[in-house]
Amino acid sequence: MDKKSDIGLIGLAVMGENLALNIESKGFTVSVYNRTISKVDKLIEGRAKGKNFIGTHSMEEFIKSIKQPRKIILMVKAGKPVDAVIDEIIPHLSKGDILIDGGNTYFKDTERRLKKVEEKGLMYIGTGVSGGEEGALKGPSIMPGGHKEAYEELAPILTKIAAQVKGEPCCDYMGPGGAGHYVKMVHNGIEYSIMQTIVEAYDFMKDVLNLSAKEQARLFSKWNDDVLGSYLIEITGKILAKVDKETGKAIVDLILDEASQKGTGKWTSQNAMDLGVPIPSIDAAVQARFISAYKTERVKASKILSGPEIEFAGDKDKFVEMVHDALYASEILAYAQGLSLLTEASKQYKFNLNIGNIAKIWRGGCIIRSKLLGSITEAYENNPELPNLLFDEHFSGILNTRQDALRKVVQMANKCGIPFMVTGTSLAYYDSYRKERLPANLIQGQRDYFGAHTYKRIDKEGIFHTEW
Ligand code: NBP
Repeated sequence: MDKKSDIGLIGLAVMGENLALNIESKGFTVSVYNRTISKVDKLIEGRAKGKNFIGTHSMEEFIKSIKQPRKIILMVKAGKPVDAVIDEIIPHLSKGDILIDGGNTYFKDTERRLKKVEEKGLMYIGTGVSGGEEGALKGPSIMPGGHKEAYEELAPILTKIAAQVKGEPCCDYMGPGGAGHYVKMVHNGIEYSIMQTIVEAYDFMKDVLNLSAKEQARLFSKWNDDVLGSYLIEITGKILAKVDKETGKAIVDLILDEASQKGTGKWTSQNAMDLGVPIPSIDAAVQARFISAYKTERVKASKILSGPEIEFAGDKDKFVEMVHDALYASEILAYAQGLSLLTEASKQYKFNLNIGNIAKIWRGGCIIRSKLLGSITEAYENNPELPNLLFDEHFSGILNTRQDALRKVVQMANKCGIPFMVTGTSLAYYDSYRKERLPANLIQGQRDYFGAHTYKRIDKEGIFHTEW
């Protein structure tokens, strides 16, 4: 084989195929391989026809077709398939070759694999790639971590294929080991929380304010032009506007209310629990998806468990404005919690994360891209040691002026029996975080009562126990 490619990609499902087309469109020749060979042929004869691709039919042929040191992206299903591909590929590789896992891999798996390939003289990058199918094709947000030297080799390609915001690529080196996949995991946790708080606003406006999907579509589209501007608000408006051709109804009203998940939100919560970082809105978002999946039980429960009548006699337009502000506050609280997790994880795992830079590369290409991320970047640029976004003057100012709306909307939702798993939890997080004295004094009293666990006092130094 004479012609050699600049980079290879294994795994031609939705993400892999689109990422390969993106890389080729930026002037690189790409070798492709897939376990089911027919997918290689389909791509080469279809979307890749006439383009700079090398379609290969065996691992050996694939490896031989790539320039050395080889750069190979794995876009296969996260979990065992990544190990299977690594085991198959290692014997064919040479010292200095770079493996890049672009899937939604658990960061501890990335750390294990990095050590394994390092022992063979190879380099490893675990990278988050966000933006779904469209992002992969047109420019995702890319969060690479692992061997720094390997990143330097890859940067000319990765920075070209990433989304660009104000002339800057949405791609940067995150840190060593599993840092890239860790950042992507927390990105997804924040995504869970923002998605759920948006759907709670929708539910509230549907059931309490009696706004149809069409009316709400207009609202979300308008909100997308103001401070709430973001990919998730934009697509929510578009989804609400879509009408089913067969029935003439809004498609959203015909979709079964059972949410699925692939696990990245759950990993974020599990890891935050391990590190002892409070991210209750993200936890609640994961739980909200679980409870939605209990459809059969919920239908039965709806027949036997009572709740309040929905009564709304207020000013509808005013409440819509409050829902807007509540959403704004709740979204900020989602970012604040996710970023506080990154801050702590960076210390505990020695990732040396640059939170301002992470916010910067999330401004384009990824699912949580939003106008807010511009100000979040500034907040961390002003103070890279910020313990929590809520200590930034701009953001404390927004919360101070919007907390009342958040409170009123949560109160009305409670009064009407609308479940506000995330929005209500975000308010509780805010109130807990700003409260100088929490009732944990009594917890300590209880612990000391039943387990002689001791407590500290506020009026003198030392460790105390009481014979209750
Ligand atoms: P999938 O996650 O559905 O994976 C399908 C690919 O994995 C196919 O190429 C399949 O080959 C290959 N594969 C499997 Br399954 N088992 C294999 C094995 N044992 N050996 C070799 N190859 C194997 O694809 P995707 O949705 O494109 O996602 C790819 C990665 O990107 C995942 O980690 C995903 O979580 C992540 N991601 C996805 C999105 C999204 O919007 N879909 C967004 C961001 C990140 P086959 O054709 O032979 O079955």
